Amino acid sequence: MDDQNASSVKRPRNAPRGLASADQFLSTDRCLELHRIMVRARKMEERMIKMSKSGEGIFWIGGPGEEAINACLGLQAKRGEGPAFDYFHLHYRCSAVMVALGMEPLDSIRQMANVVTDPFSRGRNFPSHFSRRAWNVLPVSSVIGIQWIKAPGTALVQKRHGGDGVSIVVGGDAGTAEGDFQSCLIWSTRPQNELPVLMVVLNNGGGISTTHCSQHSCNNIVDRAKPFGIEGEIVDGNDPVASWHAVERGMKVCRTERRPYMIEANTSRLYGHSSSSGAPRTNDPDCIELFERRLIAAGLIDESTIQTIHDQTRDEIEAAVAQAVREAKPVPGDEHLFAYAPNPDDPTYPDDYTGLP
Ligand SMILES: Cc1ncc(C[n+]2csc(CCOP(=O)(O)OP(=O)(O)O)c2C)c(N)n1
Repeated sequence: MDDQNASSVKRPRNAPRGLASADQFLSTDRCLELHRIMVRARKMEERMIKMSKSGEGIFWIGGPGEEAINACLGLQAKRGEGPAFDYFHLHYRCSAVMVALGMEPLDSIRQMANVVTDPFSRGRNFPSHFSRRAWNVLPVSSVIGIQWIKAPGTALVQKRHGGDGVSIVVGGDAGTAEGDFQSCLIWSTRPQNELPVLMVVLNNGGGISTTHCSQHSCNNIVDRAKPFGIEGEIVDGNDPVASWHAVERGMKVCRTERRPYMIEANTSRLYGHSSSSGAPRTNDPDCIELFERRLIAAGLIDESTIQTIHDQTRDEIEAAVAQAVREAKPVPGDEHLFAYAPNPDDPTYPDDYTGLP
């Protein structure tokens, strides 16, 4: 959140200093910062859904309903490039991680509009398929589950490098049925070679149309970490206060003890799977509505200030859409460029050979 927006949030006089979930407390400033990130991510995604229906985009997939835990992850991470910093192996419902890290909504909207200014894929990939080298965000794959086996790789580099960098891997509950998830458990827990992998399963209750209970014989995904000796917990991923503390605990274990930790966060899927299923609004609990009710009840913010935040964010997003849709689309032949990184060790094609005639 930028300072200007932060300071425009009015707080009633004598407001309590924060919110509590059970015995866990979060300061007012942190709550309001999280709220602003969640609203920015949500408004961005809701506008992207409209883009998919209006012809300003083609296909939508994203993370409305999963903002609370994702915002906590992004805000507590060590952002930077290289093994001294955290690595991100995200999936396509992690826009609030990116907003919390500092991504401008315009970046995501450019990918949604498939314009060449899209910083993640030059307009070639689905929306919410992030990638940013400067922040150690590895490319999001639409092949579900493969992030689980990449995370121990970066964690191994981090362990060898020294320091307290963590590899954060996020995936849905259905994707844990892939063998890659099991491989992540195995490679993160080799004796004497435990790795600092923070595993976050966003359990929104199902895959595209299969329910969680029809696919997994164990009650909880986190139970599958237990035979490997991986410490973990289940958290209400719709509660930003509880999520903040779960992430804090997990990061502490990974950073200081250089071993894995698993968080299973129960979340909501507020617009179905994707635009392919029509992206209809569901009746799942809405983490933003719930958070706003708590913030108001605790006197940390009032309704008119919340409305102002929503209005300002809507204007920001509308301006981003207006800009993105005016920008250039990829041209035929563009798809052959930049598919492979130049490799001086390759004697046949030392440059990016897709750029050759
Ligand atoms: C390897 C692979 N198998 C199947 C699919 C099709 N697919 C895309 S999303 C999805 C459901 C994923 O569910 P989950 O992991 O719970 O994440 P959610 O979408 O619920 O957040 C499936 C089966 C795919 N993209 N990749």
